Amino acid sequence: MERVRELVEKAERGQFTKEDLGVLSEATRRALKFMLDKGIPITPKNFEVWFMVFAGMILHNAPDTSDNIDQFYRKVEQFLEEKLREERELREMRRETEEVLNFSADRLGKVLESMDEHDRAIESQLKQIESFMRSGVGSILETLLGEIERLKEVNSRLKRELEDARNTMNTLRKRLAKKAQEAIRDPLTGLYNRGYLEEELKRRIRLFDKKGRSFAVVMADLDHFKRVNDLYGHLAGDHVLVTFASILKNDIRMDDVAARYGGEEFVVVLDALGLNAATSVANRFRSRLESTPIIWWENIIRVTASFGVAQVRAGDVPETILDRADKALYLAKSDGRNCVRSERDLVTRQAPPA
Ligand code: GH3
Ligand code: MG
Ligand code: MG
Repeated sequence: MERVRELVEKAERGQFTKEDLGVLSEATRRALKFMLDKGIPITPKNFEVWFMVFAGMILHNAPDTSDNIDQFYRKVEQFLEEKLREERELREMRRETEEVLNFSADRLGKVLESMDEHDRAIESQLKQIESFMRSGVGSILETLLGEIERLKEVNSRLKRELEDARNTMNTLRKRLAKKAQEAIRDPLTGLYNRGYLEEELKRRIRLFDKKGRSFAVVMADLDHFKRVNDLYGHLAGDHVLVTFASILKNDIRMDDVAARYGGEEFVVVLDALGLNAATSVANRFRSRLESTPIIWWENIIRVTASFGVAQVRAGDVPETILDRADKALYLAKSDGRNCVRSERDLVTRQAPPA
């Protein structure tokens, strides 16, 4: 579904290659034919579903059998449901918050109203007390004092209710903020996640196109990381990931962005830097990691990483710049790991035979 989603996004931006265009028109043709054959009403919603089904089949070279159609239909359905569920959850949180806010405002109004009323009642009773005192009627005085006590109690109960409503409102506000954070962060390392990175790259590319503000991308991949898991266990592996993430986090400027791209792959966006400066920064990350002994129970784990660097250029989309950084990273791996390579090294060297 990932590839179908990418294709749809590219189509929306109008940035697709000749091959994408082929897939788009073929999927459109097949979707329309299928819908006509089966008498499915051609509404935008139905078309979206069947277009994605056929695009998925074309992208995965799946032959046009009814089993495959069924299978891809289920995947699309699942994908759309998931999307819908996420949207619904956020809407639900927003609705809940609004409800509490309305409820509290309503309550507050009522409390204030009744407090006013009580104030007026107390005022008039005090006046009566004074006149009773003057006429010396003691027992009535007592009754009235009792009444005043009761009113005070009612007031403090209303105040407590108001407090409760305020607490509920604060809890909901915090939950909403947490939810918004979770949507953009990787839970293990606390770095930004891949989705956020891609949005960030789109923003930066727009800024580059409009204002000429350059940036570079460093892609890092831990070396022989599988061995760490095999030797020390998965939890040790996680601990290494967290350590590397904090090296990246602590070693960048405010306008830079560090993200966990995948399992043991990380991407750092370096603001306003060219290829040479970004390569130096990547080397700084590299030597920090190399010289950081990672302590795990009675073991000291030593890890290195390889790095690929690319700089934004005209016509880039997130995938193209990430792809160049990835190719440079691949070169760093084949050059023996624990080193940094940039897209310039790709040009000066022939790619190894496939
Ligand atoms: P290379 O130097 O070529 O990158 O070798 P490698 O072993 O690092 O590469 P490979 O891609 O073969 O293995 C990556 C490993 O990363 C496999 C996977 O189990 C591990 N991994 C991915 N995500 C996590 C994670 O969240 N926690 C842990 N502990 N391990 C992870
Ligand atoms: Mg990897
Ligand atoms: Mg690796």
